[in-house]
Amino acid sequence: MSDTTAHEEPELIQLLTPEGELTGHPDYPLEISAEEIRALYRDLVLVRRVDSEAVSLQRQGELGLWASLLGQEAAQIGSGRALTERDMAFPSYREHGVAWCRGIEPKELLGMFRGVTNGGWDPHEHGLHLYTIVIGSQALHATGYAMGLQRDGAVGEDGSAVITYFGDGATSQGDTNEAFNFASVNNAPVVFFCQNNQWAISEPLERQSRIPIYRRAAGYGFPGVRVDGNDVLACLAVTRAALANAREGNGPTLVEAYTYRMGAHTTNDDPTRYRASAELDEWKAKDPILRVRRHLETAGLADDAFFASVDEEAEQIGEQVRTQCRALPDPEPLEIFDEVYAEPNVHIDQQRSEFAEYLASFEDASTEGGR
Ligand SMILES: Cc1ncc(C[n+]2csc(CCOP(=O)(O)OP(=O)(O)O)c2C)c(N)n1
Ligand SMILES: [Mg+2]
Repeated sequence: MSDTTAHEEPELIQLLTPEGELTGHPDYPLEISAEEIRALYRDLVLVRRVDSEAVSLQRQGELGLWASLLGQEAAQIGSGRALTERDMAFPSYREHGVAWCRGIEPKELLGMFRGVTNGGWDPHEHGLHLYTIVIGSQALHATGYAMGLQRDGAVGEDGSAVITYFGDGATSQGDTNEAFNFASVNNAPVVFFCQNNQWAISEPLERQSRIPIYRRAAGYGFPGVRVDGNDVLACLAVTRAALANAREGNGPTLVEAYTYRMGAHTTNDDPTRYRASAELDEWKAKDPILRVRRHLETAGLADDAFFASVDEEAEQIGEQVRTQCRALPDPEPLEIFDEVYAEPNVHIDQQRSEFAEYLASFEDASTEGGR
């Protein structure tokens, strides 16, 4: 935990500079092969491609909405690849890179944004809870789940840990702060992974906190660390350490991944109305993919054929996402009532029959019109 005061510059854990130089960090040694770095590069490029395709699909009316991860690929892939199969993750709505690491097919993500499923996937099969729109609530779900693991004795070196993802804006929510306190006093095996992308829709970071976010952890009695969220290696190393710490019974950690939302908040938003383009240019120089590419090139760990094959794969995935999105079947309108309660419920039954009657009224109208 950092003990710097509010007046000092916060330390940013970085292993790979924006220029692609591998510097390492004494507190976070990372043994990683060239093959593993190439695999991370592939992940980063492919999720960016899935994301850009989804934005286009929304623009063409195929999706109702999309929350882009542009700029946050390293935070998500680095932390996502730090998870083991036994770990459980609780995301917000932007964690497409984490979902990728948990083996969720892109088309499964699209269903909710196309309005054809209520959720998407089986959380237990993938170790990833469903996307959560209610800001900060997943921090409490994760803490409760972690306390459950603890009580089941599922912790220890080969046990499970929990991670939850939320944004800088979510740190102002009561739920998130309650989760911090609950996790702390119960020593719950949970990692709070905050992607500080500098904006909560149009509200800048200064509106959320007078101190760097990671330092808030100290007030709850657990460690906080700020990692370069555009450095996939640092995110991997720091998250791995925090998860190991949780598994070993040392309680929660707050990881603040310092990054930037390069796109709009969602496809409903226009960031040019509230932020300067110079800010975006500054962050483009710290692009999370570019620095890995620079490192692979300068260290001679990948050749042109490798980069060409990743680009080719990205094109294929883009096309696949497009085809799969259009092929997603529309649900029967009445199915919306099916998953509300596990057991039959009179109120839901009544609403279902009223809605069925309403739908049937259109059939009558068309018959009448035809007479
Ligand atoms: C409880 C609640 N309040 C308000 C909203 C509306 N809302 C949706 S996203 C958002 C901003 C979240 O910002 P941040 O936590 O930084 O996450 P980011 O979108 O930047 O990833 C708000 C206020 C909501 N979904 N839930
Ligand atoms: Mg944010």
